[in-house]
Amino acid sequence: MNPFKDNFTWGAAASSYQIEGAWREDGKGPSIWDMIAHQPGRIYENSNGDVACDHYHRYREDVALMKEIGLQAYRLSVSWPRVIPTGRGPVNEAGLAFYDRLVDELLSHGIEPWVTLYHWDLPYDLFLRGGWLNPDSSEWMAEYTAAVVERLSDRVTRWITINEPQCMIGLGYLKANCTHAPNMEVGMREALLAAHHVLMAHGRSVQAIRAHAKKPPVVGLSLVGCASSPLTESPEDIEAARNATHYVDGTQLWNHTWWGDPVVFGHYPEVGLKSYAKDLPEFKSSDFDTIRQPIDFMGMNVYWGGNTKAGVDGGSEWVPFPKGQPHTHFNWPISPEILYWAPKFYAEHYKLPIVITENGLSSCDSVALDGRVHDAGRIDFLHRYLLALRRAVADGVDVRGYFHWSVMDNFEWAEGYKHRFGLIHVDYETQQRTLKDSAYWYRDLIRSNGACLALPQQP
Ligand code: IFM
Repeated sequence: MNPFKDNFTWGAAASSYQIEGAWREDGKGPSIWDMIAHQPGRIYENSNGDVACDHYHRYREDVALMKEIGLQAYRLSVSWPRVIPTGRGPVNEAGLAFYDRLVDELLSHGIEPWVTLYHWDLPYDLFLRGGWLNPDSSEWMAEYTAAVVERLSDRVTRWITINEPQCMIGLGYLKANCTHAPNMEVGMREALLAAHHVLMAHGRSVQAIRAHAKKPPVVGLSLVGCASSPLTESPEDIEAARNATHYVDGTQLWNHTWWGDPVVFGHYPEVGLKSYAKDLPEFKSSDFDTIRQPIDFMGMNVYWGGNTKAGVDGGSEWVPFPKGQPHTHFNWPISPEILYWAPKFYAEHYKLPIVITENGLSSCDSVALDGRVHDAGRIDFLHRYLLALRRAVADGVDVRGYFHWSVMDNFEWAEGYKHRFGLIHVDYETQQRTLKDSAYWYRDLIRSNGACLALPQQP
């Protein structure tokens, strides 16, 4: 029996800076990514998102291709500086009008828009005011959210406040890992302060969505799904993987509980308070009433996860991947079983419906002599990961949707255009789009609502 219910959502995702281009058209203000990408030496091959996939001008063609793939939903993000060029104050009508047109185009093709409000392109002027280190940042986010929701919520009901706060602060602020805009290179204490403001911004954004929505909204946020799989399915290894999944390492920000627990439970996790003890800023207890707003789902972006076994002392022991483990072009280990264990552990912990808001792989696809893109690796990846997801759903884990990252090849932040994550191949010189073989595979999967997932015959 097919475990995917009829209302399961199959979609794909992208974000504004990564695909839109048109970086200073129609009144758009600069973002922190425009700033960083224009500094020589910051981005692979000195690339930038000035044109990217030119989606701003080609969105009609792109939506038609999404329709051809049969996407039921498209997760897009709104560019804050396109809507409010300096981050605060007057709304740029032409910028908002773009999202109006995009939403209308999607709906007229029967594709539901899932709108992410913030996917990393902070207005440059807000950076000058201290960005996420400024305690007023949650107020800015609330005002911006209100402007977008006022305009789109007669048609949009699915909202995601913030994408991957771990990356925003972990890669954009924390000195140890700084490769992303705005490249602040601060210590852990300041990074935790910025993280707290981001969580406040999430809370204020949820409040603003609920206050301004014209139709009952369905609200969540998207975290990086940091998780671990058990080496074997013994109860001891499963418990070790569960503990590793919820663990907070005090030297970095790659965990989900520091971010998800305050949102759902209204407090930071004990394990995190211990791990970050020497770097903890003071937090007002009333802040947690703002951060903890009712949400309808937990969005998780799951790409890979390591293996853990029970250690001799009863703790969790990380097990290195065996030699020759397949890796993606980004060098991320291909580890499909994580799409079973991650949603299972998150759903248990948060007791909320889970949506996989990103999953996919980068490769270096090219158009073959026959004019097609034969990305067999992506098909195999999808097949394996979705079999694991099917197992989770069959076991009763409440997963409501799956979004492939990405709908099309795009600008991969510090890595420029080195990696191709899309179902649609983009030739950046000509802006020619080509559906990859995986797009047709995904189309057939969507048509069957996942029922066609089966183990292929071995030779
Ligand atoms: O491209 C990114 C996306 O912007 C956020 N999640 C991970 C993707 C792949 O690195």
